Amino acid sequence: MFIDKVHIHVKGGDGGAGCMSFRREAHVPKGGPDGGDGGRGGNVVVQADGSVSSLLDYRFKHHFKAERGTHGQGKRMHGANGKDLVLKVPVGTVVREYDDEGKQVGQTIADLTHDGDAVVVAQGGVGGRGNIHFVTSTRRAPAFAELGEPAHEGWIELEMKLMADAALVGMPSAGKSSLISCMSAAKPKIADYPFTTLQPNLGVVRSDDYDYVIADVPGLIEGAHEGKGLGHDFLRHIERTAMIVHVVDITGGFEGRDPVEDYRIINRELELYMEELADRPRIVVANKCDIPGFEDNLARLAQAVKEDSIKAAGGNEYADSPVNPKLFCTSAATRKGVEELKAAVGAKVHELREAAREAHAAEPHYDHVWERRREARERRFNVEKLSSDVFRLSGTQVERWVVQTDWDNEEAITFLQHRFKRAGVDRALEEAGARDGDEIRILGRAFVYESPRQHEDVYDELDI
Ligand SMILES: Nc1nc2c(ncn2[C@@H]2O[C@H](COP(=O)(O)OP(=O)(O)OP(=O)(O)O)[C@@H](O)[C@H]2O)c(=O)[nH]1
Ligand SMILES: [Mg+2]
Repeated sequence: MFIDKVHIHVKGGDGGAGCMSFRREAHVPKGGPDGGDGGRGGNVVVQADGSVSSLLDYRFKHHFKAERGTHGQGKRMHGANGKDLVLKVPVGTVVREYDDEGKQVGQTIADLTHDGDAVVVAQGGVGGRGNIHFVTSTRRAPAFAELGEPAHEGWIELEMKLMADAALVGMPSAGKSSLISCMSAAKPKIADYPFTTLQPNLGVVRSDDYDYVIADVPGLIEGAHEGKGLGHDFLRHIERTAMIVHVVDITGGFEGRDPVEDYRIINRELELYMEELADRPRIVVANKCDIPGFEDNLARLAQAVKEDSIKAAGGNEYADSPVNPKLFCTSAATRKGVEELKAAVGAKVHELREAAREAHAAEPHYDHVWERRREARERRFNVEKLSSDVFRLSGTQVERWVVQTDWDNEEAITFLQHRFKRAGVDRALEEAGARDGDEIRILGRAFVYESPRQHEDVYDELDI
């Protein structure tokens, strides 16, 4: 598997500020509030796209920011929302949280395995509400509005796992590495002893219309499913590929084995490892067709493949079968049959990709699990006692509210206190031992604690 990793910083667009304004009409001396809301900032979205094949775009540019929302205006005019910024990545990209200072990866945000899969990695800030929202029965003319919410931001890791579309599977020395070197630009080690290949090699095959990725996997032997040989680890890779190209040494190899027997052993190993592999689309290849005397074996193997194809199709000779009924005959030495094999695998890969695309629909499939988890994490806050009458309050959400507040405006601060009360901050402070008149610090600001029972909350009737 080919792996590439980048670290980037993403920031959503900040929310636009809400507007504080009062209606002005001729002959009406004092109109009601009419300040509109600020627009929402755009999100930064990471989306898997089948036409993107590398993370090169993120190698040299590391900071990505979505558009901010514009401010609200008088006459109830709302600000415009900022546009989302969509970062396209290859299918098979894993997105994780990243701590740039500690150089540590955090939680997995999403595994974008299908074309169109998307995840919001940095949410835009909500627009601040205009003063029309803060009218209560006792406060008809609220003289403040919210500032926009600052956007989410942070570092993330993008890890591309280039997934092979097809895997070359077979006994050791069947000629898998020789074939991949004919089919692609890959240059793996080739030798006449078993287990030459110790790690999977990947090659990009350029066939008529489609490019695809093929993997050359270390040879499998009988018992591979229970760990014999090198096979077990690599069966995992096969598990993730959409199709199998089963390579059989048609000469029977140096030990004079029976190719049909070899073919059956490998099929059995795949099935024993994982039942679903029995139905994985596959093409069977008889390799080394340049060595004389293979005709007999070829005919017997062709017959076996045909029978398997019918069996895999539920006994119906005319139904579609995951096993291609045609046996391909190649020589990595003379390149005979290689172009034909490349085209056949290409056509199948294309068909499988289309089917996967349809099954997954064109609509971006958003993964919201991580977002919800993050929101829950951000809602948490912490109260710390600094001295007998000074407390410090910290937490992502409460700090965001502080940034959204205009501290020169008495009413805005009253509203912030209402929010704190709603979020349970007052109760937490009380439990931590805060008394009336104590100083509460948050983000370099400070306010005086008033026990919740004392102050009358003019915003209690608002559902915000
Ligand atoms: N004559 C002939 N020899 C071939 C052909 N393909 C491969 N060989 C030879 O067979 C031997 C094994 O080839 P590899 O490509 O290393 O086989 P492999 O399947 O990758 O083997 P492992 O990595 O050990 O699983 C080498 O000596 C190759 O030169 C072919 O089409 N014709
Ligand atoms: Mg090899």
